[in-house]
Formats: sequence, C-alpha cells, structure tokens
Amino acid sequence: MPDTDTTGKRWQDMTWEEKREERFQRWLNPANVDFISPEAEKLYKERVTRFIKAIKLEEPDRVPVMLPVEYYPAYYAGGNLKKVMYDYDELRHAWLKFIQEFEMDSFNGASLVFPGKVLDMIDYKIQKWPGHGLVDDAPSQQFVEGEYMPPEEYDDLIRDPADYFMRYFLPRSVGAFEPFRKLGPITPFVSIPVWYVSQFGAPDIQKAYQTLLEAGQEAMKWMGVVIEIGQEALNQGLDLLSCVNEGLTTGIQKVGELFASGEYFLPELIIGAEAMKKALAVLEPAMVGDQAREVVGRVVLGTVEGDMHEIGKTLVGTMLIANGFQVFDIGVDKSAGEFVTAVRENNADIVGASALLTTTMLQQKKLIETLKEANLRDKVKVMVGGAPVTESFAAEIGADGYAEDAISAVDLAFRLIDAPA
Ligand code: B1M
Repeated sequence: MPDTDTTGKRWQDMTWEEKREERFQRWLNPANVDFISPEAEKLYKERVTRFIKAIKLEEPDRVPVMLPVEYYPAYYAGGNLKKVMYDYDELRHAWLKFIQEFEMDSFNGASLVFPGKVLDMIDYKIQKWPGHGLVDDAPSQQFVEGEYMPPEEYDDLIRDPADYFMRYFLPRSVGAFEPFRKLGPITPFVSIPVWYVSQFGAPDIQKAYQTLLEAGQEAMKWMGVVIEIGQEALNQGLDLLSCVNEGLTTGIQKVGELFASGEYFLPELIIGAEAMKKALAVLEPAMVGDQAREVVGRVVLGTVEGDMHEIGKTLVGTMLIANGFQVFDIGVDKSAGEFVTAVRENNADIVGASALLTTTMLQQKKLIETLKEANLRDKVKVMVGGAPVTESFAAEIGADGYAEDAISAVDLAFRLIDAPA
C-alpha cells in the first residue's frame, strides 16, 4: 500500500478500520483500468460493492458469485489443457471467451495454467502434465509420488530454509537446479566472495544458469498473457442474458448431444440439468430485477403432461416476469385439465405450454382442444415452445404463436396481448 491514504493520512497512523476502508476505496476505484464502457464500470462497482458488503457482514444485493473453474475454459473453448499450457494465443482466446460468456463477480485469472514450455525447460519433476507424461486431454496435472524431503533433512530445513531449498530441495525436484547441489552454502560466507564466486565458473553451473535465464524469458511471455487476461477481465462488463444463452444453454445442449450419441447416460443428463438449475437460481434474481411495476399481462405457464423438462419453461417465465408479466408457473407434467383450471382461476391472458419430447408435443394440441371444450379458447391466447416444436407445428395445432427461445417468447407475448414491448 502507498504511504498515505486518499485523504493524505499516513498509513502507519491509521486504525485497522481506516486501513480496511482505504483498501475498499482503492478496490472500488482501481488505478489503470480502462473500462470498455460506462456499463462495464457500473457492473464492476456493483460487483465490488457486493464483495465489500459480504466482507463487512452487511447484506449484499445478492450472494457474490465466484466460479472455481480451474481449467474448464480450455475445454469450453473447444481445446484442452495441453493446448492452453503450450500455446499462449490459445490460452488468451479460451480465457477471454470464458470471461465474455459467463457472468461472474470475480475471476481467478489464468495464472493456474502453468506454461508447459517453461516446465519442460527447467525439467520440473514433481508433476506430470498433458503433453509431458499425460495424454493431451488429461483434465489436470498429476503429482508424481516420491520422497522429496526425507525426515533426516527436516533440521537442515529449519536451520536455513533458503540454503536447504537451493542446495537440496530444488536440485532434487527440478532438473535445471541439479548442479546447484555442489554449491557451497552461502550463509556462513564473509569477506571477499572470490571463493564463492569461483564456483560459477564450473560449466554445469553455467549451463544451469543459462537454462534458467532462457526459462525466465519464456515465463515472462506467459506472464504477459496472464496479465493481459486479468486486465481485460477488469475492463469488461458482462450481461446476464448472454451468459445464459451462450454459456449455460450451450452447455446443456452439448450434454443433450452427448446423451443422444450414447456418450452420456441419464446420470450425466441429470447432473447437467441440476448444474444449470443451480446456476439459473443464482442468476434469476438479477435477471428479474425490480418487479414493482404495472402488470402488462397474466400468463399461465407449464410443461405438458408426461414431460418433466422444466429448465426452458422456467427461463421463459423468468424473462416474462422481467418484462412485466405476471406469471403463474404451474410446474411440469401438467395435464390439459390442470392448465385449463389455472387459466380460469387466474383469469389469464395467455397460456404457455412447453414440450421437450416428440412424444409429448401432442399434449399441446390436446390443451387447445380442452380449452375449446371449456369455452375458454376465445378468452386466452395459446403460446407453445420447446426444442422439438416448430412454427408449422404450432400453426397446424391451432396455437396463436410459437417462440423459439425465451426472448422471442417475450416478444410473442407482447404481440399476443397487443401491447407495446
Ligand atoms: Co431430457 N431429453 N429426457 N432430460 N433432455 C431431451 C429433450 C433430448 C432431446 C435429449 C437427447 O436425446 N438429445 C431427448 C428428447 C428426444 C426426443 O424426444 N426426440 C430427451 C430424453 C429422451 C429424455 C428422457 C426420455 C431420457 C430417459 O429417461 N431415458 C427423459 C424424459 C423424462 C420426461 O420428461 N418424462 C429425460 C429426462 C431429462 C432430465 C430429467 C434428466 C433433464 C431435465 C431436468 C429438468 O428440466 N429439471 C433433461 C435434460 C436437461 C435434457 C436436455 C439435455 C436439455 C433440456 C434443457 O433444459 N435445455 C435435452 C436436450 C436438448 O434440448 N438439447 C433433453 C435448456 C433449455 C434452456 O432449453 O428446454 O429447449 P429448452 O428451452 C428453450 C426453448 O426450447 C424455448 O425457450 C427456452 C429458452 O431458450 N422454450 C419455449 C421452451 N419452452 C418454451 C415455451 C414457450 C416458448 C419457448 O412458450 C410457452
């Protein structure tokens, strides 16, 4: 920290509360950040305020989100850990894509993706990694079991930790340091250092230093990219909907594809859906925003009989609420009769039916027939959607409209009730 605070008070004269407040202020107003837009700056301040409130044990607007993503951005971008460890352009691309497409309040940066080239150059021995003892798409590094510090050396470590690391531990665990074993200890040395310096004339010691110089240069290249990614994360603002559409939805669709091709089984499908539901539960309050406004229309929403898929339907409901509709979400596996009862009880303007299975799509048709039988068809507009449903199917069964996704569902709902969006 600098010597003085923003009000000119000296750091050493401040109480711990003042120091903490000063740190918060600097966090809120970071130096050297060129926000890409006023919106990004606003988002940044909102996020930092969220953390500050949590730290102060005050109530934030919502729980701050930190995603412990580890190496997932590499795979999300279509690559693998080896690619991002060895190719800094790939690392930059994957992490920036992740920052742009996921909504987080805080970002861990890319510094845990260690540079493969540097590790190769110094011959790091304690771990294996993809491209160095492990297959290319191994999801993580692997510890190499070994006794790197035998018990009889503990006293040496305690007596002189720097000497121990330089002459014992590093030569054992990093090939490039191997020749340092024969260096004399530096701690007892006094007076003119000629004898000590003469050790560095030995060819193997010189070679070791040459390797470290080159590895250091390579590490600087990597660090430049890591810093650039961190800076970009600071400069950027993210919007929630693109996080859901390009992030979560793309992810769950991939799960669906893997399930269809037989690579994933039901447990993976369930885990994927649970992850998406949990993520949506976090994002939803922020997407819904301020609800204290006039109701534009009333919508009864549900998933049809025989169908348990709820995520898309819930997302549609969230977006409708966010746009001023009052939504009566009746849940999943609802019969045509249950939809009709809800329409009547809630005097709905629109009834929305979601179907995700080709086998349950026909329940949407049944709903329309049941509404007719109940003499409600003229009083309520019918909107249908879900992955297998199409515009032509909607027209064929006599629905008033079809929407492909949650955003078009909102547009459609406004059109159906003849209200301006
Ligand atoms: Co199931 N499932 N599933 N599943 N599941 C699909 C739909 C499937 C395509 C996967 C596949 O094989 N590729 C396949 C259907 C094949 C078919 O019918 N042709 C399938 C199957 C076969 C099954 C089971 C039969 C599996 C089994 O048991 N052997 C079983 C059926 C259970 C049942 O319903 N009776 C089943 C079960 C499940 C889980 C329970 C494990 C889970 C759902 C968990 C839950 O919802 N709580 C699940 C999931 C997650 C999927 C996939 C992977 C993802 C669905 C999803 O949530 N998408 C799905 C594959 C896929 O769709 N690619 C699949 C994300 C969501 C945001 O998108 O739901 O499309 P979506 O909603 C979008 C739009 O469609 C639209 O807006 C939403 C937002 O953009 N929209 C509307 C949706 N409803 C709308 C309503 C509107 C307007 C727009 O107006 C009213």
